[in-house]
Amino acid sequence: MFKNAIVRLPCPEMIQGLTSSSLGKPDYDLALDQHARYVEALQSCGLTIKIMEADSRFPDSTFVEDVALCTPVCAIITNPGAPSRKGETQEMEAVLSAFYEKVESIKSPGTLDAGDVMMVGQHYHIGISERTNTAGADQLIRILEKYGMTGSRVPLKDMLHLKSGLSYLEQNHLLVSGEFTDHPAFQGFQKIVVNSDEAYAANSLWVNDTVLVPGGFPRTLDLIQEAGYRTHVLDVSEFQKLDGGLSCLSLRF
Ligand code: CIR
Repeated sequence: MFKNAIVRLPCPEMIQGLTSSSLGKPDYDLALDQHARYVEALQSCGLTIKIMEADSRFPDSTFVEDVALCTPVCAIITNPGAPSRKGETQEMEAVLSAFYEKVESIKSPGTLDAGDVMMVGQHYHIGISERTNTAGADQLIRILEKYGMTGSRVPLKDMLHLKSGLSYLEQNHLLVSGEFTDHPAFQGFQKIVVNSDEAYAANSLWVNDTVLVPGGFPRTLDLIQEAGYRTHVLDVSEFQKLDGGLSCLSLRF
């Protein structure tokens, strides 16, 4: 169970954030409103939320998940793969030091976005993507092993981040889409397969037995409910325009 979450308010410059989508520019006021609903949802799942101020220097800084990995025993500050996002780590390190005695970091030439890291108990699956290279993944595996955990690499083909197409819902349930549907690394899981026309909903988020699901994906919502989960639907359209999803907007620990 998670106790805490860290989020960061979006800044007005988010409209210039990195994106590969053709959904148009985010509406900042709507994004602020969606972010506030997201924070309320995490609170209703029992989490205490640390809200970081917006930082105009970094358009993508609301996607805090990428800049740190929070394990039960240590936090790891990443070295984000996108040059425009590297500076986001500095303030996160200061914030996490208040929660963790042990704060490690990924160093160049290793790069890693923690959106590429999926925790399954003591094991961490690490996507090798445009943002995360093998040097970064190997550094992370060494850090995890130092603390009695393990990690393994998963090469990605099309996805931005591992968790863009995959979410672990605990109890051995894995929400999968696209290239991960038949991936050998995920054979042992009970899979909930997201249809290609709802692929964005593969980034849903388990928080203390509730699954947060993005609005507008009714088939995936049904599948998650049929698997026995309580769900909470949240509209995150303005973050989708920047390739971001529910998991990207917080660090949970
Ligand atoms: C980026 O391209 O870095 C942001 N626009 C979106 C990051 C989404 N984060 C995630 O999937 N973990």
